[in-house]
Amino acid sequence: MLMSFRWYGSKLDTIPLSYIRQIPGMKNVVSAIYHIPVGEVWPYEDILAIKNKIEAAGLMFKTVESVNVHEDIKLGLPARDRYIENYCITLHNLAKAGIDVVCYNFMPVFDWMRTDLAKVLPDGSTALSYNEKILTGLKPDVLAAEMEKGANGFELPGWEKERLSEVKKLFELYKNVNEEKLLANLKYFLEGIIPTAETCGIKMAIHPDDPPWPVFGLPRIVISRQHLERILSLVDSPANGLALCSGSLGANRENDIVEMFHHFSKIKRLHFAHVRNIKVYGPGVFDETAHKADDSSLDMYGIMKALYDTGFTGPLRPDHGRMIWGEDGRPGYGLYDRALGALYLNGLWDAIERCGNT
Ligand code: DNO
Ligand code: MN
Repeated sequence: MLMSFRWYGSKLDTIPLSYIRQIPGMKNVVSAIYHIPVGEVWPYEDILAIKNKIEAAGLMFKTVESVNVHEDIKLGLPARDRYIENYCITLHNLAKAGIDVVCYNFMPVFDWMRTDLAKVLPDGSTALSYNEKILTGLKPDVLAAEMEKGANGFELPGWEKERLSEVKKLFELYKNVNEEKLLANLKYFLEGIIPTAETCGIKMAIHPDDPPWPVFGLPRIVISRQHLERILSLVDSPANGLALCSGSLGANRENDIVEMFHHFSKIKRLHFAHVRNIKVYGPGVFDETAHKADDSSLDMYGIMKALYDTGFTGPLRPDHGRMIWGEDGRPGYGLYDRALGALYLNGLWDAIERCGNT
């Protein structure tokens, strides 16, 4: 297991790499190129520049999250071939710079979605939270305005201003795309990129949809074990793999998270692990919580044990964290709580390893 931390680059992230380096047991940085529009090629020089910065701080740069997939690919529009070609060139450039895992998602229009970015928890910290009732009857642009208010001046993934102006148009286009069509478009994409990933030694890792059910009537195809099996079979190659995210999949209590981590790691198709906790109150209602939270819904120990028992060697990161100790940063991506999360997960791993060897 390679303990990792997501970083948005020196322009967009307020956390210096030197602080990340001080998290005990932290090894690898997960980052991306943010100044190139979705669908365009990531130049090798730009990738190298981030890599040099990260390595100069004493950390590795082996994992990219995310090379986002252009909406035309998800919609199956004619321009997709050009974007798939670009994607392949980006993969080549990343491999040349030593990256071996690339995360992406196939969520229509938005990345993760919450209804509150700063819900006050009983201990006074604030956390990302979701309540389906708030969403019912809400127009996406109204939610977008709410999200912007709570985002502390940071742009949230998928909610960038220039995209929001397109949202209405996108919703129109998605009217013709149901689950089956979206899955067929994912297959087309995978058939286009997996041969390149194979030759350059990159493992692709699809992130689950978050939350794991349809929102605003948009189709969702990465939300259950069945979906994940199906995605792996679309192109049966070790390069076509998963980024399992406990907090995303776990919001649906029907998903057996520990079993999923165990199974997909055992068959060597789990390439990236996002491990975080949530408290689920009922269908469609949950808060993100500390990684160690005694009253939360997910079994952090069970997940780490499943990974250990199946010989998982890939990158693993604490995912979102709460805002604690007065920190005022990008919602979900502060330093303190994610550092505590990393330490807790490292502690679990150490103990499991020690028990396994005695
Ligand atoms: C949610 C986060 C996501 C994730 C992207 C991957 O759990 O990990 O923002 O990074 O969806 O493309
Ligand atoms: Mn995640």
